[in-house]
Amino acid sequence: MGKALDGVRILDFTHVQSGPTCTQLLAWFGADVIKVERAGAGDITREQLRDIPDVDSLYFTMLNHNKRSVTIDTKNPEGKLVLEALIQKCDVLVENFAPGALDRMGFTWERIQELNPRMIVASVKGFGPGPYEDCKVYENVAQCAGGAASTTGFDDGPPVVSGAQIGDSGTGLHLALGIVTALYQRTQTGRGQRVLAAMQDGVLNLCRVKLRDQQRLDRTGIMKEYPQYPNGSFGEAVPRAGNASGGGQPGWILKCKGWETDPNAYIYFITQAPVWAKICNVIGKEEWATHPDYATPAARLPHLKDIFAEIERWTMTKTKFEAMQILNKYDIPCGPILSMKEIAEEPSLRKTGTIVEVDHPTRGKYLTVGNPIKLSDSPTEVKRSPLLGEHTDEVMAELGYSPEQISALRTAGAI
Ligand code: CAO
Repeated sequence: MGKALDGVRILDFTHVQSGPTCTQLLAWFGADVIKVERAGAGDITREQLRDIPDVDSLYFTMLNHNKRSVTIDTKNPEGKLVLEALIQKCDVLVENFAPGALDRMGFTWERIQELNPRMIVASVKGFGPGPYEDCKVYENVAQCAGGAASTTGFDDGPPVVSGAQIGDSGTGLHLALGIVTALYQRTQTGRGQRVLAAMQDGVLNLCRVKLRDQQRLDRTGIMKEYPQYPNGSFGEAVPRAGNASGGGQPGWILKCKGWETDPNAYIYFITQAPVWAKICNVIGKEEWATHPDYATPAARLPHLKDIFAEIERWTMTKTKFEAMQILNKYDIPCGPILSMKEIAEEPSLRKTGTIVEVDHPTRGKYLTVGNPIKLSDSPTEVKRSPLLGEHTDEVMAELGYSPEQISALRTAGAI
């Protein structure tokens, strides 16, 4: 079966996490992704957080599936010529260097357009144009500058960053959408264009509801679904909402059986209005279904803390999975707090290809997250990440270089 992006060639100048997430997705959709790395070293993540000496780290392998690797010294004049040949042959150049690095290599937007006017040049940067545009940025910087950290955590504690890599992988996703959109527009215009996804913008986009809340707070001074109501006070900025669900359906994380020893024996419980009577029945508080202080969502708001304490008395008598089974019977929205260990072992995720076991020539078998986006006509087959420079000769031959020329370029240190 063909793939959605068959025939699309990507010159992948990405490293670390944000850019590689993007090009890995494109590779999974069928694009030929040629990753350009520095000879001898490669993407810095190859050697970061290693669990096996001298073997590509999981950090690298889990972000670079289905790609080909070529090593080119982009600062060597002959290396630059190889890159020019690649630019002429590819549809998209993706990069997430520090601001200005591509220009310093000599590949300005103008130069790239001269070489290939159909080329789409896609970049991740920490910030868009403005006071911080020259800054280097990593995940947590973006989470802080994009509004996630100030709105995450508990009211009486410091800002908190999330384990979800919304700055890196989140921005990679945004960039991938920009690229396929630009490819689509190119079918009409015949022209390439620049695509920029700034990490601050990507995080802010994912924090859209918090900017909504800022304006609600400015207007009314309170937000009734936040835990600060009615027990605490609101300041000028959106506060940290703990584990409140943030929407119109109050939710909280509650202890389950075993919480004393298992840090993940918890369940997320939502007191969705349409199933309130069922919740009351399950927890043995039938009288709350009609009691004026509890019967309606508005009446319940000032009592949420007590309500969740009462529900927790019930959840603590069940494991999170037992609670799930009972609550699901009544369509009560809830979710177990799953550990990474539980997720890794979950058979249904293996079945859908969301968790995949991959074999690697030097590391052996490892688990990875497969393509989370499933296309019915473009199935994903997860292939191991390339070894450093594994495809240099192959790609050079495709560019028309003879074995002698390849060997001479290697001697010159260009590849
Ligand atoms: N051959 C020779 N030189 C190469 C090369 C190659 N194949 N590939 C890259 N280089 C050189 C570049 O030319 C550049 O050199 P100059 O600084 O002299 O122009 C340098 O390597 C690129 O490095 P960098 O500044 O991008 O890398 P860094 O490790 O110092 O910074 C990072 C890393 C991520 C902070 C920075 O790239 C950045 O801010 N990127 C944009 C935001 C981003 O994507 N952040 C997410 C990272 S994941 O948490």
